[in-house]
Amino acid sequence: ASASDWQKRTIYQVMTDRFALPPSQDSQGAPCDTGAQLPCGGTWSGIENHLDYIQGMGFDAIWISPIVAQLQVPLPPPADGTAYHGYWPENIYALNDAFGTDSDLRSLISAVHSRGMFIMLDVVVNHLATYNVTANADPANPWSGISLTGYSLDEDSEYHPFCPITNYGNQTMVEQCWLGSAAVPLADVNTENQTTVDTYYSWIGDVVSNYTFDGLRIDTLKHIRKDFWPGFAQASGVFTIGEVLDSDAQYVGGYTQVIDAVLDYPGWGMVLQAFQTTGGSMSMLAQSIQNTSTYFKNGGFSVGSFLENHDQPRFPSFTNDTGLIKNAIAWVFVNDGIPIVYEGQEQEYTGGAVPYDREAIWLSGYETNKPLYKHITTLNMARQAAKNGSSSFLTTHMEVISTSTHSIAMAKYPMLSVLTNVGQSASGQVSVAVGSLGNGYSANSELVEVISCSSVKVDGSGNLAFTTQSGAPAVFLPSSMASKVCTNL
Ligand code: ABC
Ligand code: CA
Repeated sequence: ASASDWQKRTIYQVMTDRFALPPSQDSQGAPCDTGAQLPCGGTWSGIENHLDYIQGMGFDAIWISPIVAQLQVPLPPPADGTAYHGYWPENIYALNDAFGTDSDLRSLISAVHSRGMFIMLDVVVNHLATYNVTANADPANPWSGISLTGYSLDEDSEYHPFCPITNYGNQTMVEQCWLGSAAVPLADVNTENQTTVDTYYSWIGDVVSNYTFDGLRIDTLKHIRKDFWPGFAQASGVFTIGEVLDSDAQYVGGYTQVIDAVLDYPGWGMVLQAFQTTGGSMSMLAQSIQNTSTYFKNGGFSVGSFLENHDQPRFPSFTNDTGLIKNAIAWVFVNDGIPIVYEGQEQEYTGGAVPYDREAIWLSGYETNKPLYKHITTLNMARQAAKNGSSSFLTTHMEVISTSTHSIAMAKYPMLSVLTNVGQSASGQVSVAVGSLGNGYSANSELVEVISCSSVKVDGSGNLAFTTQSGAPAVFLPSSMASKVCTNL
């Protein structure tokens, strides 16, 4: 599937080890101690068994953890833990048998496709993970304690010479030195060597076509030279979105010149600043929109928007104010980017930094009656309704209408949204002038605020006034388009 196919979708991020146990064990459950950094037992068959839970929230795409064979470390594990997350590849030609069999994976993919959903694969090119048995003896020389037997690249020359990344401001070092630790050095693949480059290009073409994946999430994008990526993306033949973990919009946006899209890390940082407290800066959101339009290939159309992922503390670990939480989640759905929700957000999980942000979803009982499960469902439905109601939704860039100390109003016809950080204990009249936005929002037009499902009317001069309830976000659609979201109207 192409970038424009993905632009129409919303993505639920599954961390395979933590989403669902295989059907045979599902009813017994299993404990999952995030701090232990051990596998908790999630599998591809488990995901397949719980697709209703994901689709029931309105998602039409999932992103799964990397699928390839992983480094095994002795127990008890080193401080970095084990490869339960899937980011420690050892052999790219074999599957991770902790997640199931080849036929389990194919069965999941066909089940996803038969629901009309897409599946995105997470891929790691930058490194293969190694384990240094003599780490404590000689941390400066990782090769001394490493055996490459069984690795898909098994010669030292296929890796960059060892050097740790010590300065993220030095791009050559970022690209050619090593991530990881002394115990688990992430051996940096020599992507300067054309034979190795060809190996990865043909591997990705084969994986995508063999399993019929619809898109790729590319790990550690900034750790490989930019001009490696267009050939890789082309060889894959599908949509590519990369991870560039950096807050600098210009730096991150530069990568949209070499693949379709990037995860919106710069925007994420600003969303945190806006909604972490009731004293947050709403102007950060306007700044983020401005940065994206300046530095990204197609502005906000070349990003994936997220509030949480498996590498960052969960948003409710910063605040338990439900008003702030609901607004921060809403941001992801009302802007131009492809919305991405990390498993567990719908359950209001509160885990902090890695590894505590990787709680097992089965411990929630897949409860669908939770406030945030419903909130996310509404936002997905609102996006669907906007998309179905007007073709301009997918081609119109979001514009800021107004900002104030505690609110921002944004339009992306036919969706109009007002986000606020007043917080759950506030209420009050917030006025938004919408007069100049054209047809759908003209004076006297009827709108529905789809989160509270209440009707509001634009006044004779094109102004809109409404009252926030418990600091909730407001998302308006023309009333003619809102009937599927708000069935009571
Ligand atoms: C494990 C343990 C951790 C332990 C660590 C040493 O070992 O779980 O508790 O602290 C995988 C696993 C991790 C594991 C790592 C290392 O491997 O998931 O659990 O940590 O073994 C991707 C993935 C991530 C994955 C890998 C490795 C890469 O999403 O899940 O990790 O395949 C860098 C990379 C980034 C990478 C991230 C983990 O490390 O660039 O691709 N993520 C600065 C740098 C960033 C750097 C970041 C690390 O520090 O610029 O490049 O990310 O914390 C902002 C600045 C940023 C700055 C941040 C901290 O602040 O703008 O530049 O980031 O304001
Ligand atoms: Ca590298």
